[in-house]
Amino acid sequence: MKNELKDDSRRGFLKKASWAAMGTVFGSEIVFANQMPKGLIPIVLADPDNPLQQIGKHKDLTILNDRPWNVETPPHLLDDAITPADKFFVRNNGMPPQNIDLDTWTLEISGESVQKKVVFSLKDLKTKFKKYTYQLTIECGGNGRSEFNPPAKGNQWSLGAVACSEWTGVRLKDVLESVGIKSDAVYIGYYGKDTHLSGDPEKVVISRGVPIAKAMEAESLIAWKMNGEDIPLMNGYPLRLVFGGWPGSTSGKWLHKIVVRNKVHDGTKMGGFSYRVPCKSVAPGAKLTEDEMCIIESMPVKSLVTYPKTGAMLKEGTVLDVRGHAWGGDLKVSEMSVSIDFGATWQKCNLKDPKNRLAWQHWNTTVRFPKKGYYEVWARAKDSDGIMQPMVVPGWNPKGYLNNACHRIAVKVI
Ligand SMILES: Nc1nc2c(c(=O)[nH]1)N[C@H]1C(S)=C(S)[C@@H](COP(=O)(O)O)O[C@H]1N2
Ligand SMILES: [Mo]
Repeated sequence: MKNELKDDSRRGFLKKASWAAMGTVFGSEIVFANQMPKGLIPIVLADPDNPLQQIGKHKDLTILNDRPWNVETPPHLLDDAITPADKFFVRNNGMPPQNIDLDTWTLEISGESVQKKVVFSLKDLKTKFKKYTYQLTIECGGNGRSEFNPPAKGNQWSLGAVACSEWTGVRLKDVLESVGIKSDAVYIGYYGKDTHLSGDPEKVVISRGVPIAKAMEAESLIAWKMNGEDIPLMNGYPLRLVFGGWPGSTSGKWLHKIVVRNKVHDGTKMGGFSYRVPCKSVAPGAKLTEDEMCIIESMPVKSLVTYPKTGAMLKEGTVLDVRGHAWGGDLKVSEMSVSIDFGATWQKCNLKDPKNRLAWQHWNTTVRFPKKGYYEVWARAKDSDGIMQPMVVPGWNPKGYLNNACHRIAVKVI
């Protein structure tokens, strides 16, 4: 049966049909087909040589780890204006929940700084509040970690732990206001339904959050749709927070509880060295104490070349179209430039406005190469405060966060 299903036309059919209607292909009914999380395919159809397919991701993504899943997207696969679900990176700290039941999934809002604890069903969220859709950039705080020296422990992310999709949900602000928050509220924290790698149900995988001011922004969402469809299981199905422009770790997946705190949230991975950088810059390799570390808030300005793919070969005389995206944390990107002479001279690019605040911006330009030979195209964004990406790896920090060095691609003119 497997070979039969490898037939391409059949695969096309599989994509479109819902699993519930698949009885004819299997010769037997998939009894709980309607429970199958989006993005998963029945194991019997899975290609053992392609584990990414089993988690609903594009086959050419890069696997850093499969327990838990950590998968990044090579820059040339981020070329879409809006990142499709199968190309959205995965950063899991634990194991995603299983047997998700939409009818019983709830979101609790509690903590010291709420008037009263309130529990919402998914249906409540979807029907009681106004819905909003925003394009929001999510970048892991550790994106680019692999380039730090001395090296930092953790997933050795290259460039691709970033994405910008279109998220639909309700404003966190509207939900919090409906519950009633006290004037002493300073922070929110999230809890998700993923489980600890140890299997210990008491252990919290990750519980981070944001200051109340960020929580109350118009673009801060409790989302249940990505690009108009259910969020993929790996990216937080059926409910997640999305805080564009802040470390991805603030955007809690498999969301089931939000606490409103009267102090900085002290959940798992809020303290110590997690998602913190030295408050004052230090020499590479410096030994630091916990009280010298500050929580990362907005991510720094950054950009990617998504076309062409690094290693492009060009015929002499070809005018090359170059393009990509740029994002600036809480800020807008104000200017985008490229260099083909290792930063000696720069040419300005066309740069579009973001679709909405905290969405990445598309840029493009054409490049002419003076003669045959090896070149690099360097791309550099500048944010609305006038801060530019550095050409080399910036401020070393023990956990390897916030590397926003310029993206470089290789081009050979032959
Ligand atoms: N519940 C839960 N939420 C989580 C995580 C997690 O492991 N569990 N990982 C965080 C981190 S570190 C990042 S970078 C983003 C990644 O989101 P993605 O996997 O959808 O790309 O999710 C965040 N939210
Ligand atoms: Mo992350």
